[in-house]
Amino acid sequence: MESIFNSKQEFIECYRSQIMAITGKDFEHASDFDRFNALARLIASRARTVQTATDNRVAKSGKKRVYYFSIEFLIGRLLDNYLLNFGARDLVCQGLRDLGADLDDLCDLEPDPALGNGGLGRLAACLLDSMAHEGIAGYGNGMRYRYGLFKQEILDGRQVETTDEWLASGYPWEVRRQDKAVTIGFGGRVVGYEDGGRMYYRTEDTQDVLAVPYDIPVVGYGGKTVNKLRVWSTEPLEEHFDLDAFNRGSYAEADAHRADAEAISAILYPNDAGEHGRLLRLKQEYLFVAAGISTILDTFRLEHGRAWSELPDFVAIHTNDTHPAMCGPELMRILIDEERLGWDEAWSIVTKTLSYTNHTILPEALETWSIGTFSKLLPRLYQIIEEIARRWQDDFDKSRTGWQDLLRNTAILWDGQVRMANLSVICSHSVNGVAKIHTDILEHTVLKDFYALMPDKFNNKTNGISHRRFLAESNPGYARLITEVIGDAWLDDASQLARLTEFESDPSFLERAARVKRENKARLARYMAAEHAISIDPNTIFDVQVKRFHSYKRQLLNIFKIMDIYNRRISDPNFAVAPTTFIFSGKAASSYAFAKETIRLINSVADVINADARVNEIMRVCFIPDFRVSNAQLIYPAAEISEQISTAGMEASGTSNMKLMMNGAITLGTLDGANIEIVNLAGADSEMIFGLTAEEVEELREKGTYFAWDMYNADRARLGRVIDELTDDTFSALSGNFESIRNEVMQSNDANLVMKDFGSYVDAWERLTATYADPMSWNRRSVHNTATSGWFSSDRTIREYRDEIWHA
Ligand code: NBG
Repeated sequence: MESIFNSKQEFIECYRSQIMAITGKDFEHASDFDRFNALARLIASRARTVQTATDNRVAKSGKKRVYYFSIEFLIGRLLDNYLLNFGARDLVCQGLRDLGADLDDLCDLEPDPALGNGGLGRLAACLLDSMAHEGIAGYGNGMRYRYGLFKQEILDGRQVETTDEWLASGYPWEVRRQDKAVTIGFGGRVVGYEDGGRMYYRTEDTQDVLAVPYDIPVVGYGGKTVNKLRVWSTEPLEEHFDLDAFNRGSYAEADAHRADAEAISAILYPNDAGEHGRLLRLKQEYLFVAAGISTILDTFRLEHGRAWSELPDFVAIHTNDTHPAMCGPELMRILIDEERLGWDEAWSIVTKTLSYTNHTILPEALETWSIGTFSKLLPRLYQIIEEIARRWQDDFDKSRTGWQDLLRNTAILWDGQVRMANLSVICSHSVNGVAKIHTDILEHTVLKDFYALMPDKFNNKTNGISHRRFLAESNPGYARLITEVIGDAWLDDASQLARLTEFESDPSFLERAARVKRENKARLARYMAAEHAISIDPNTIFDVQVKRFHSYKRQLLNIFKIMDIYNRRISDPNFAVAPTTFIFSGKAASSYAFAKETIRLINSVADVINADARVNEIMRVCFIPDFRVSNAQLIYPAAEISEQISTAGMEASGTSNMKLMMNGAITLGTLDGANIEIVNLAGADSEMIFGLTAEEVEELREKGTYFAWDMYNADRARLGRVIDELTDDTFSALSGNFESIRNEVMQSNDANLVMKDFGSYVDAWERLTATYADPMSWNRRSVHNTATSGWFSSDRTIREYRDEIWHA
């Protein structure tokens, strides 16, 4: 691979002058942050040089461009990743060492922008990485939230949300593109006018804001392709600073106009727990859609003039979940109102250009907007949606038996709501789920009526992860070891990891892999000690559940297991299990009371257990605050057990399961989401599966014969005791008992079947941890997980999108 620096000496010289140019100081007097900042800016400017070359190449070759619209891009820190992708990591590391600085220390100073909630946002970032690696002209289009998602702190066991000021010291990767700013109008009234015998429409008296793009380079591994992620920020169109108000001392009022505009890009909303229906969120969605489409069409006009019928040949627009669902109507609006195409012609262009990924089957997570709110905020767009809906109904094949049901379930406008998922399906030529079982469920339950009407639209694209970030960069010790035995081709082609199977029975390799794991555990322990003054012991098993808190993900089941093991040990000092540290991390949506109480329960149990000498030899519980990409990269490599315990049928895919597998953790999980593909690839002997299957869950629900109280009565000694302890003060020292959790399980009849799966789960955990006593066998399974994880590289995922959806 060609590096961006010809030699270490060249790097040092460039770096020194960069520091001087930015800070007016020489290297020796620059602060660590100055040093980080200058290094990132130096790499960013190299990246932009390659980006310009990439752009020119794409323009010249007439390559199809792919635009990935996502309201979240959880990009993580970029410095280390871009050095790796540019093949400059070793050179820069040595150059810095010569100067007396440490690369890892500088990397730690980079802000980690929380521009996503979890899996969906991180997937978007992994797909960008892989698009650049595969040489696809692929661009991210999203939002630049000033504060991102909240920062999580734990106080008295509770989650407390604070603002994350990730932009406070500037962000070295971004370039503000004032020249590409777009005016976006909200509200107003639609005015029709006639021209050449046809009616056209425009919206007048709108409230306008300026959408200003910031471009962040996306460096592909190999350094040949640098794409970009464009994120939008909002500002007032014109300053309306109220000097009178200011002179009166009403400073907030004086600048209210600016504050209103900036509010649109201030924060990222949680994607779960009834956070829907907020006007500001609807504004965000329209803003990044309209601004993004406007950029796309500008580029197209420049390259292809107004040959609109060719748009689908040169442009693919992918909508990540329903948040960008307005792409369809917005593109229609421009083609009809501004470019003056006829409806049918425009519609054919739109549907050939758009595609849609669904990420959830949870009904409460499928977006809807009240028609009243929607039509007032976006009157012209609403008219277009109405027309799409009318034609859908009009064209409906009414000779089909049961067409009324099909029509009702596929309608875009229903019950006073705009249904964004239905809009997305109707406007797209492709609809995909994110793991095999998820796509099956879409086809046979959630979107079954669409599937009956247009089965060819549906396809599966099992998620993937960037193996470069989550293995090579996060786990450098393991990466070195792997490269030593199979060479470094796996960085480029993750399927090469399969060659590790040769070493699965090589004792010296297994031994070294185990040593690396041990070092990774010690690294996490150091982080916990330094950042959170929590001590954990690397000699215990690291059992890890890290993900968003949600009832269906069943962190509750995990903590019930821990309570049970604690109880059994207290009752019987001879009860022995393999010494384990139970590690949790993840945020709960601020308005999601149950999820927040689950966090408090975990911390309360941790408080009791960690202070109880009777059990400390065998167990400790640790909650890592503020889960985000950067600490995730420390957690995955240290994990030995990967807890993937959602109620079967509920987790669309999961991606932490893949990251943990790749880092050699053994999955303890249900047959849900991509766990199924993990078991298929690694073999049942390499993971530990328990619990009801999705079919069994379905059947149980249909029969209606499940009663939580039956579970309680059938196992008073263990499960019953755990339930009772929620309210008997055993764990109440941190802010009280857990009545609401008890009610959720007992009075609401345990919707997520925690009690049903409890027995088989604890049993599976005991069987799995018992095998830890045989390190050779454990290490073999661990390495086997890595060896069979290559298929989960997002490079594979993106090639499937490219070949089967985008045809780029
Ligand atoms: C999440 C699913 C995960 C999946 C990611 C990425 C949403 C709406 N969905 O199972 O819950 O892995 O998407 O596809 O965030």
